Amino acid sequence: MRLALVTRVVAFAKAFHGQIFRYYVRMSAAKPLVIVTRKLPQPVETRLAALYGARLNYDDKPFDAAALKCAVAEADILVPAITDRIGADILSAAGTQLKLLANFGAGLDHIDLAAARARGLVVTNTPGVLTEDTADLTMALILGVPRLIPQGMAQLARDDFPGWSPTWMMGRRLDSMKLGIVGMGRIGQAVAARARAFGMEIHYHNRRRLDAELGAVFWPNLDAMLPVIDMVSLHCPRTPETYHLFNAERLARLREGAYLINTARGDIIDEAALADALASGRLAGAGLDVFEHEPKVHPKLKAQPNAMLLPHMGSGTIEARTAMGDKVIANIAAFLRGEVPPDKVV
Ligand code: 8YV
Repeated sequence: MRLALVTRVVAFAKAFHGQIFRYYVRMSAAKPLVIVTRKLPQPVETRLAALYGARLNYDDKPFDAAALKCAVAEADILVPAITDRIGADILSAAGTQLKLLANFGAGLDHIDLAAARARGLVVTNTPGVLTEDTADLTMALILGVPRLIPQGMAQLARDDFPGWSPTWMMGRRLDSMKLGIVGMGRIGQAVAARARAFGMEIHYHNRRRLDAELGAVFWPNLDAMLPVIDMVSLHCPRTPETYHLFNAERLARLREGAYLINTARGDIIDEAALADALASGRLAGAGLDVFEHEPKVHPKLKAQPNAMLLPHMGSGTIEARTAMGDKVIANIAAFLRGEVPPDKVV
């Protein structure tokens, strides 16, 4: 009899633990413990501290696995970022008090979503507010690589400007170049709109054809698109299917003298194969904001004069990073009110 009662109480607690948690937080004076793994823009941290029992990372030292395990064992809500690898191993250290992973960032490839789902966790992200800034930075690479900006800057840095010459530093004109966008989501579409304004002809490969008339050529088959375009720009999410999508074989399908741009995730490209293609001159240049083993950059890539390399700055504006923080707070607030957070992914 007593055992049956205990079993029913446990079953009830399991089924309703999210609601019970939110009710407890609302009714008790205690504010939920929100652990934030990285330093966020000041206005965001000020609001987090005012609203919750926020534990902030003032010196911005990234959490290692041990620190992450301690955090999930203690926090009611964790605010991670891309530098936190939250796999099943980390989540297995979580206490039952952990309810929400409110990620600061759009991409969620650093979190094992299946493991989070299995533990009944809610996971949110911050899409939309970094679209324009990431597309702007992509344009900087699209403009910079064919116009030899890295080579020109390196020449000046070496104090080696021999003076103007009609045949020196001749890049390639963007107008009429065919740009192939891989992944036509928010950022892919924002890049397409910008590139079109520079006269580029837009082609795209996506899981599905977009309904809206984009004035762009849809390629259901990526391999068929690659030999046709002059430049490829990656905007697909990093999933098991897109890991090393651009391996040596696929890079070889690009035209001789083509360009490659990546502001999505580093390991969508086999970096060693890309470095070889650049060194041999088969590819004319690459613009990369993300790397396979971030923050490490493949030494052979760093040695290529035709590689324009940036340290993961796509969403790096005060406006975007503040708006991302605002989204984190909106997701937490909705969750605590018992609503479905606006950016719930799991
Ligand atoms: C973010 C990004 O700054 O949002 C993303 O997916 O790649 C970056 O622009 C980073 O993820 C923060 O966690």
